[in-house]
Amino acid sequence: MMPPSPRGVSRLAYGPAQSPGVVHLGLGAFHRAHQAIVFDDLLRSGDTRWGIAAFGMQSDRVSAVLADADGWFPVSTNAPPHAWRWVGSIWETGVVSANRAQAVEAIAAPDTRWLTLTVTEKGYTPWLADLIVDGLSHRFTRGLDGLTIASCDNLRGNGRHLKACCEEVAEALSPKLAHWIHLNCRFPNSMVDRIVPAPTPEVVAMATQALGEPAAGAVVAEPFWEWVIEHDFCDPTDAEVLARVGVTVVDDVSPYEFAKLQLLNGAHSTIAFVGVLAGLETVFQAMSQPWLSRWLRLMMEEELQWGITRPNTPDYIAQLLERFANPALAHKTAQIASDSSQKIKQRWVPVISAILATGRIPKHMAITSAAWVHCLKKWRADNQPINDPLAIDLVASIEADGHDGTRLVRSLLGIERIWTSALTTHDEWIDAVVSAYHAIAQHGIQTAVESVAQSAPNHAS
Ligand code: CS2
Repeated sequence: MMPPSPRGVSRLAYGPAQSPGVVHLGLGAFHRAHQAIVFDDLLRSGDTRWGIAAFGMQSDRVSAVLADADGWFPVSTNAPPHAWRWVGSIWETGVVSANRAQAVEAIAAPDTRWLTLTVTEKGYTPWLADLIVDGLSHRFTRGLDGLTIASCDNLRGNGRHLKACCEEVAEALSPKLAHWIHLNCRFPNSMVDRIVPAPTPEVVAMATQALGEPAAGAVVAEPFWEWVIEHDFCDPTDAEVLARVGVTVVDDVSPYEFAKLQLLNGAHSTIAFVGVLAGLETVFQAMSQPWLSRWLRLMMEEELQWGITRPNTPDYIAQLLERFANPALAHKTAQIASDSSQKIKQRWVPVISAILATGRIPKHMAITSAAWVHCLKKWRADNQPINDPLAIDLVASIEADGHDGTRLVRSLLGIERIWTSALTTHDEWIDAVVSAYHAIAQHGIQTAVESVAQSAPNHAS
């Protein structure tokens, strides 16, 4: 008999000869503290179809660490003192940029049933669609079943978007393949949620010390998690299986998705830019500033919750404010502020456009948009890299117009790929951001925020 494993369950208990049933693209901290735990629960319950072959897209950092530990890594979702849980659902790792063929073969493997993705907003490129379609075309020619392909990124209609990308690539290759994908693969929309900061060396040191063994793959996350997924699977019985371990399966994800993207991610980006400007390094530090946390609540209530139909929105907002204020998470404002061109489009643009369509100017959003312009200018002035797929365009605007605030706002707010033509041509909106920009430049971010909070109709006195 096998000796009991220190991880609470031996790998053999997961099914020794089994191959992974799931391929995951995008092996970051979020995947480890979210989906990998959900699937670990399923494996521990004896359902061995949920082992994961997880691939980093570019970097081999996480896959190398996990390969050294036979896939095992500890996660804590408690405040210190941490209670570490070993997660063993990642059975195989790889890196797409180093060994694309391994990822294609994993997608094409007979036991694979699901393909999941956390490749971030900027990852939805033809390169990604080519990879997936390559794997699917092998399944097609080998006479295998289709896959349930679930995007877990912060994009509106993420499943439909991925489906369109894949079908376009497949159509160009072979209409027969495109037809097969259309008939045999499902692309459910899904909303995933858990705040998981990038792990720091301190997290690894804490885990290693507490566990008495190397724990280079350790992750700290908040206790809250949510996964809402559309009832659209190749195997319809998966709905009940997932629901058993806490996943919410629904016919329409959009009320959950809009609430999360606008209220959580929209507010997160605000905390990030305002925090960076105010010299506040983490979300917790930012939320500890009464001027910022009070204003954030006001902004969520007066603007970010626009059009949200998720039930109990006031409770949802209150819960979010508590989650942001979690002192156990060292979530860096600079981390959230990265890739802003991709995030703004998903988180802010729809709500700004919806409010403007009613004839009102969203003035909290004008301040936060002006804070974004100041941030970009500050990074450039401090010679810090601008981590963004549109960095070249952003830097070009700053170089050309950085000396004149009004021109700089007009230039950056004129980038259609971020703001869409509805906003780049909206003069009153741009004027509001110009005024907000000058208010921040003259009085500083705190005073600018305080004055917009004071003038708000429901301002908290
Ligand atoms: C954050 C998200 O980094 C960011 O842009 O807003 O990663 C956020 O923490 C998650 O979406 C929470 O579910």
